[in-house]
Amino acid sequence: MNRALEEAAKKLQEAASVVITIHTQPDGDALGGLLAMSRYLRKAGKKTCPTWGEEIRIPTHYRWLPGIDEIVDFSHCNGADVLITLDCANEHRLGLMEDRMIKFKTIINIDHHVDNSGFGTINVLDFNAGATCEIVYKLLKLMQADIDSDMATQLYTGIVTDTGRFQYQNTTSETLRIAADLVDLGAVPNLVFEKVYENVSFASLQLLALVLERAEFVKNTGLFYSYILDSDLKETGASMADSEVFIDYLRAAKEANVVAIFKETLEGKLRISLRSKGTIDVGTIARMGGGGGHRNAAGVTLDKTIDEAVDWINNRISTQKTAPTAG
Ligand SMILES: [Mn+2]
Repeated sequence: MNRALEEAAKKLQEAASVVITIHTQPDGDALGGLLAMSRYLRKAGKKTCPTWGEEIRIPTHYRWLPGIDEIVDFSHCNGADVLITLDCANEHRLGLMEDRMIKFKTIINIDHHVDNSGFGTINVLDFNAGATCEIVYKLLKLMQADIDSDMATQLYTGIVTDTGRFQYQNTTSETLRIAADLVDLGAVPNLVFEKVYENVSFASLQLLALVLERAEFVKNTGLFYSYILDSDLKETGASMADSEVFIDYLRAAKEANVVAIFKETLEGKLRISLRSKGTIDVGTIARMGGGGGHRNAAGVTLDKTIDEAVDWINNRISTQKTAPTAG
């Protein structure tokens, strides 16, 4: 990765204009990396366009992030010397930005997903990184960036959220060292915690109550799942983005081996978030349906009913359980 990091640093130092994009339905890691990268480049005097490829809707618990108002609709981000993609395993994750890739001669793909397709002209990939923000931090250090307290807060938020507050399996000693550096540089852990995890609306708690009430457990596979319908959003007034952390509540069940939340999309499909606590590799399962992700955290969209999707997942868990080479 070091060589790619150096190449990326060189390209960015030479560039006069940069478009930065992240995956659709962005999480804290994508947003934190986007904002820190954009702030650095702007301070370095470069024309910068931070965006992503769908209608910009910021999840409530990230609206406080410094610089969040500088994100612009992708229609404003046309040509530039360089396109940076953050936290995107493949070009399809870019949403509507995918079609615009051809406009860029240099594409710097910075990511930590094991299934990254290497679609960039420079691929800065580190599969051991707990978050893309860890890699962005290393790139900024290499470019001798002056990481101010806003950038430290943005990157720290990405690391905290992608590692489940430093508790998922992707948390390494390096994750903690980088986080410690970011605290030295001005990130305040308690502030980030309050803003991200204690900032939910009453409407979103009502939606969570529905999700927990509906949860079902499949004993023979250890699948614990629930679902959110489009009509639930109208009834509670919550947004789908508010539900990003709900899966952690299901994960807390000691019986759970694999956890899933099914979310009805506007097109009538199911967007499924998957988490694994044990040996089951949900990244592999998601890829079988055209999705992607990590061993312990993945996502896939299926054109199925909830019952069909439950069967589909259960079958794949059973296959992995019985195959001696699985995992
Ligand atoms: Mn990530």
